[in-house]
Amino acid sequence: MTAQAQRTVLTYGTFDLFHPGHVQLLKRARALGTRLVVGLSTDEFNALKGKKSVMCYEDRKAVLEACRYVDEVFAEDDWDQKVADAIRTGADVFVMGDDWLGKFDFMGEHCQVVYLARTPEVSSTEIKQRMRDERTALTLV
Ligand code: C2G
Repeated sequence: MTAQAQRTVLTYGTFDLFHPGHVQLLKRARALGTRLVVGLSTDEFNALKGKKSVMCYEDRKAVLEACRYVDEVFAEDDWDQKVADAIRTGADVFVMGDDWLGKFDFMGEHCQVVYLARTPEVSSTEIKQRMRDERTALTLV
């Protein structure tokens, strides 16, 4: 593909317990361009975000790299790396789920900013809660 036809999409996340909400986000993001690069939160950055993922960074990275919609995965370990990442990757579009609506509008100076509707009723938190409920039910029998 000639260089001028390349259209790079950039997004970020933890992508713990990879689920259909993540897939739908990545699928729609990829459809906005010809290449999707993902900043994957490191375990240390998750601690800064107040999140603890079930899967470590290396495992979450392996899963993302296996996703048909993802072309490249790099480490996200700082809130302030996005502009540099957009410049480094030549991002044309920055995408996040709309739970982040407005939070990254500053990226509009460097690329198009798109917030996509979150997929309802699925989240890593909900999956973890379902597993806890299952375990509780089993201990009660
Ligand atoms: N997402 C979604 N639908 C869901 C769950 C998540 O569309 N049911 C989207 C989120 O909006 C986000 C992406 O999937 O755009 C990844 O979600 P998380 O792994 O929860 O990422 P988050 O903790 O929001 O990290 O600097 C930005 C942060 O790294 C974003």
